[in-house]
Amino acid sequence: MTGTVPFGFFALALTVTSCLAAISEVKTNNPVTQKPGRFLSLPVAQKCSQRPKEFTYKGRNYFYSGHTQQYKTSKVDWLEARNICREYCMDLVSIETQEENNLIFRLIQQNDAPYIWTSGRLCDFKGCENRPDLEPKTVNGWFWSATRGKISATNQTSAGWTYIPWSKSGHKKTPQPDNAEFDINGTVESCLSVLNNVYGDGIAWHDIGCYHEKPFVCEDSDELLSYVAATNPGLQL
Ligand SMILES: *[C@@H]1O[C@H](CO)[C@@H](O)[C@H](O)[C@H]1NC(C)=O
Ligand SMILES: *[C@@H]1O[C@H](CO)[C@@H](O)[C@H](O)[C@H]1NC(C)=O
Ligand SMILES: [Ca+2]
Repeated sequence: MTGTVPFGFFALALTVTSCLAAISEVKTNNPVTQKPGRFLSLPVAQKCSQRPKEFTYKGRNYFYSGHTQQYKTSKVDWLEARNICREYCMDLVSIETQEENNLIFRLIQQNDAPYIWTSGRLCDFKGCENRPDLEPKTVNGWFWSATRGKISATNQTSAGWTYIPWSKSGHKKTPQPDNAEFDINGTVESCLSVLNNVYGDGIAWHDIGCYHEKPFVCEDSDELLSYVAATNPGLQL
């Protein structure tokens, strides 16, 4: 699940414009679940410098919100979770490999976390139209917002993996993603959460309505760290 197919409309230079242009991403499709006037946060240099570093994997720092003093009991919607991470020069976790997935599953298991937000997002907003490569959306329409890397087809075991991380069950007792809440009341399940046995299905990936409030895992953002490093010479990151 590597980021080999960049999403062209997000492929922007590492300048402040990338932060600003990324804002367009937030104007998502679903007026029912999206509060108006909410934007992606820019990094805050001092917070980046003092960001929580719970563990490191492949040179990037991570933290689980439940392990910080400030967010110990916080549950927030998907965009709020991204923005909390982004002020620290991080973003919600992007799970590109099975090894990284095992690390996140273990973190959830060992801490008995009920669920967490990841940066996974369905490309179902403006800019995602007329993209045959993303069809059918439920199979090929998912990507990691933090890195803009494509998520492999949801219905088969990807190269380098020995299992499908998406749950085989859920509200409708069918494999994920199932967009189940859409059938209930028209809310699209556009965000990717790892749930801990909520449907008797073990720890596994689910598509979930982005308005749900959950704890979260942040991961260093190369892009935001580079930007803050370049604009704050000498800052310890
Ligand atoms: C996955 O979905 C695609 C697109 O609908 C389909 O062509 C393919 O056969 C499916 N693969 C499996 C293993 O079900
Ligand atoms: C849709 O249904 C879910 C589950 O019952 C509920 O929590 C949510 O508030 C509903 N959303 C709307 C927009 O009615
Ligand atoms: Ca679902």
